[in-house]
Amino acid sequence: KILIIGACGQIGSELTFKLRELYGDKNVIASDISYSNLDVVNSGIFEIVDAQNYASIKVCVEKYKIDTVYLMAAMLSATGEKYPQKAWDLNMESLFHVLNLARAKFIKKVFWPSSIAVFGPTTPKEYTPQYTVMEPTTVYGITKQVGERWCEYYFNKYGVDVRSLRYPGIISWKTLPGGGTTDYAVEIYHKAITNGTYECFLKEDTELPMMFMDDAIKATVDIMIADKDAIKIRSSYNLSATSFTPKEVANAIKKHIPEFKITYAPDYRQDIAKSWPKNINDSYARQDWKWKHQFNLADITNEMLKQLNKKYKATLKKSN
Ligand code: VAH
Repeated sequence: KILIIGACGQIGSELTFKLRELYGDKNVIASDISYSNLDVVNSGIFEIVDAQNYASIKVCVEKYKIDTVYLMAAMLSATGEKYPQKAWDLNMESLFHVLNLARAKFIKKVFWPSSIAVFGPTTPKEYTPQYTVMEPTTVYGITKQVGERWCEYYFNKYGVDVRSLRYPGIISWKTLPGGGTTDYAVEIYHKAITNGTYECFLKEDTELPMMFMDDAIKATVDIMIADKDAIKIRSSYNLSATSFTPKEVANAIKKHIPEFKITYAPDYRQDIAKSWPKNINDSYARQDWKWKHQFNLADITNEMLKQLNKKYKATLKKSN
């Protein structure tokens, strides 16, 4: 049985739908700190679990005889800079609780997301290698770097089967992202349809590694079903699909919506984005467990505009 912690979030929600499709509704328990995503809450078994409370997680694990946990709860980079202590506490306490449940043999397998945020201004920005200098300048990035060290330690010391991916910015249409620096790449599609204009909080030439949600979910499922000894990296794998700048995604949108206008008003998130790589070398993931991405910027733009148009038309109909 599978437990998803943070199932109401941007990745957690789509992971819930996909895992239910793959393993059956009865075998996938969704959980979060509140009922903040009714699609998830009403789509199968849902429990309130406080990721910062060991007993809260353990009760759920024992109630449903969970053997695999996907820990998707975290405070992301932009919000983490507003509440550094809370970001540290949430991101680290939740990881320790899940790793300790695995160490105590209450669960067998763990997925824990890292991020390109583990890299910092001194990391090579082009085709960033798996092994390189990592001096993250955000609290979120620090929690991900330290979390990777603990995942590898629990694997080596206690044999905990924890697997991890350094997600790039993730673009999706089902659930809005929460508090990330890459969120502009989701907002821009919504605004292109609803406003026809978007004021971007990053500079036009800020290139960042990005990935469509379907690719991110595929990578997550793939690494978790891979044979144990195919996973040679127990800190976290670099993972990549594409990378682009705000200007490039605006131009891709203009191919569908010629009158779309973008303006730029960089804020504190520009400093965060500037500290991250432009693009990532994920050759170890491609070699060890056959990772392959599918969606490039044109595909992402097609899919986002098609799905969001449908979504907005449906809500318009309901409100008439
Ligand atoms: C963030 N979406 O912006 C997350 C992610 C690589 C970025 O970690 O904080």
